[in-house]
Amino acid sequence: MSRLVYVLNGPNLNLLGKREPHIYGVETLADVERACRARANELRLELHFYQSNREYELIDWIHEARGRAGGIVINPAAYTHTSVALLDALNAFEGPVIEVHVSNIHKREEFRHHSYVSLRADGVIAGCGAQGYELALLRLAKLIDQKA
Ligand code: CA2
Repeated sequence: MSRLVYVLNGPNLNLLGKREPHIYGVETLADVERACRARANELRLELHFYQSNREYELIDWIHEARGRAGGIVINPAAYTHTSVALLDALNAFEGPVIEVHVSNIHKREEFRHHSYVSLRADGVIAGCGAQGYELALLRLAKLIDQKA
């Protein structure tokens, strides 16, 4: 099984660490990427790390991952709660998918409690801050190793 993992980040996550630190912490997306790359090295994973504010770009990366990547880590941000299109794209991906949220969406407004992406995700990590991404990589590495 491929050890290539796509880490996909949805809208406004480019602002991570720059605004609302009481909700999202102080680590920037660049910090998250650095931590993911260090962890991926240890786990012998290759990373494609992307962020977009455009739904279609996230969908195109999921399509690109088909037949190529061993797994996907995705923080769909606000599209979590709205996007059937992202769910459909993930349903067409054959490998494991781990959904990550920096904040605990279940402790927040009611509209954040529902996730379309969770209907497809093999695992969901919420409320663990930026560390959630590393936890997701750990889980994907285990799933990839089990299938090897
Ligand atoms: O907790 C998460 O990771 C979220 O996916 C973040 C999304 C939010 O819509 C989800 O409900 C939960 C928001 C990402 C925007 O991030 C910002 C960071 C700093 C300042 C403003 C937005």
